[in-house]
Amino acid sequence: MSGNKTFTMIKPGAVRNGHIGAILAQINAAGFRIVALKYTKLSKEKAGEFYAVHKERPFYGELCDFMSSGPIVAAILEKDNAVEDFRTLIGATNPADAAEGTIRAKYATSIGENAVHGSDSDLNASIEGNFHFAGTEMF
Ligand code: 3AN
Repeated sequence: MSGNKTFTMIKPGAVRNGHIGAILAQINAAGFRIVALKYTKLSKEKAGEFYAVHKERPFYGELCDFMSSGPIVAAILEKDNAVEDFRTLIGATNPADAAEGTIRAKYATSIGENAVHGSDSDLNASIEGNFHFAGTEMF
């Protein structure tokens, strides 16, 4: 995986609140093509691995508990300038600071349960996409 791609997860809170369809529609409307898509659930161990970069942060335990608390939708998305444009589409980490109309402003309930994940670099997009998908699952 390389080039103009990013990786996202619709987090358990947004799934529980029934927002999968609306979030995917907003992603499509913003011009992202779906390269890979999966409805799955992370074990606590897998969530810990995914967020290992945050291991020393005070919210790490809470984050791993939340991310393994129910199913997620994982996806690889393609578009020019994907990483940056997707982070603009989702808005700030804290939904209280997220711009109006962004996915987090509309569907997040708190900084910890902030509806969606978006990769923060091309390198992390590739690592995160490969964490969730085999090459045969990318189109
Ligand atoms: P982003 O997802 O916007 O890149 P990061 O990488 O700083 O934000 O944080 C990763 C995840 O950790 C966030 N999506 C959020 O769920 C959680 N998180 C970040 N900061 C906090 C916080 N202060 N309290 C609780 N959870 C947090």
